[in-house]
Amino acid sequence: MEPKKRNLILKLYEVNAIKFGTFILKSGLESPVYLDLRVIVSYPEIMKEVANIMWTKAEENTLRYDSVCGVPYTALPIATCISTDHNIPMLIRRKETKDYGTKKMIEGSYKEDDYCLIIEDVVTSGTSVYETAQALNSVGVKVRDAIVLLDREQGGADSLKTQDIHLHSVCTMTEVLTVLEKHNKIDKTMVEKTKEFIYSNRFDQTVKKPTPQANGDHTGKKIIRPTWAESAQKCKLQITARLYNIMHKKKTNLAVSVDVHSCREVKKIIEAVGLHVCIVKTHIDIIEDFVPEFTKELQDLAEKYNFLIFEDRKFADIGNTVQSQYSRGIYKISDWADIVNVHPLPGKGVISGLQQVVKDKGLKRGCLLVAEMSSAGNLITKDYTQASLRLAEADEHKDFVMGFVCQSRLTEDPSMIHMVPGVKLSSGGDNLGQQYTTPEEAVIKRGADIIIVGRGITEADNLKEEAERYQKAGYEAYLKTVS
Ligand code: S5P
Repeated sequence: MEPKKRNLILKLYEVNAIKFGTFILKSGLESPVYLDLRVIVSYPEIMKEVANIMWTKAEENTLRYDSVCGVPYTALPIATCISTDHNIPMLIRRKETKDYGTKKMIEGSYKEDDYCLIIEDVVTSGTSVYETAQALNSVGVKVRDAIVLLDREQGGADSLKTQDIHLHSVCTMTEVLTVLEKHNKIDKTMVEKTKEFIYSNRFDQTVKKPTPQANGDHTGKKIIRPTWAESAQKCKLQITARLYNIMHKKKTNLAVSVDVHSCREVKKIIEAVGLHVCIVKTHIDIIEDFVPEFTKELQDLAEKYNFLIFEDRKFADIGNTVQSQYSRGIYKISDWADIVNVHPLPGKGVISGLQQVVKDKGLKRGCLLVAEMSSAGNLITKDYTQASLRLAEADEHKDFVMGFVCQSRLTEDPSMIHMVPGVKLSSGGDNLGQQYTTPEEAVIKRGADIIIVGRGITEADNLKEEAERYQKAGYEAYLKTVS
């Protein structure tokens, strides 16, 4: 390793930009390593070296670009140094455009089809780099490359590659560990512990984990999650906080799917299982004797038993159409369903369309993206799932998207809730391709925050007892995963 790089790693360690110990990350995970490069603004010499070594990396790779842009906020001063030292124009990405409405997302002068080089301090999943690239793209500026000082090797480079962004890293976590061990700053146990943490928390493993139709094998990483009470504090959406509070109060992560065909049957099931569930999921269009008044009865039951109503409508059309499907027709879903879901297939318009309705009516609603499915042979690919994750994380949807209907854990962001359908106490399937997993596997291995159970409960002889069994299984599995 070049002495310049080695010395820089040692200096970063000295100023506590790289720390070892026990740290609780934003996601609730306990990490043995913590990187905080914000501190380098207090050490101009280090700042200069960082900027220089990153610029050299761009030169070595003969990258072509018209401007640089630092990912806000830590990389902003680094990009500024590169810009002024080497006379390269800089662009600034605003993170808070939403609050100002008409303000520009990108500040600075640019031309359509200019290339911009992204500068980032640390890459984990690659999301921040991608968001910056998206902001630049939205004003016509292209992004081909990003330079990062430190790649945590948790899948960011691979993930960005799928978006055609090449990540060039000055150093990797492995190199950091090697240098620090060699210079007796950390011991072998810490090196192993950190490697284990990095390896078992790779984002590409969670995002690209095989879906059930591929091989049915879900031996993913062990999930450690904050408690529901903590999650209620951490999440940004009011509806998600409400849900976590219900889960905490009623000690249940069970959603019951009432897929029956009369109002009377729906009500009978809810009266029997209401105390044991946090969500009642409906398919309103399969009820044969539906009358508009029924939705009021549903809401009364939701209040009586304290649960949220999730209408499993799976909107999948252009924004303009789904707006009408959501708010008009005989069902007027937006009036009574706390949660709905969409297939993200049509692109962001399907979400924005519904979001507009919620905004116009001043409602507190949540939307889930169907990012994976439980049915055998479904056409969802890993790239589609990953693209769904990006859509969910987009700033413009933060007031509405509350998570996913999925089969594996897609992100550690506590604001994103994972609901897993296809759950039964005995695994197996039906004769139309449904594939079941157990509550324990759904919660522990797949990372479900909520288990969705339909026929496992609705076809039981004793509805209440069966719901209690699922509630207990789901709750005990949750307790095993709390940090
Ligand atoms: O991938 C999915 C997504 C959903 S929302 N697989 C599913 O089974 N669902 C829904 O969950 C499905 O529409 C049904 O309402 C419920 C599962 O019902 P069960 O009877 O098979 O448990």
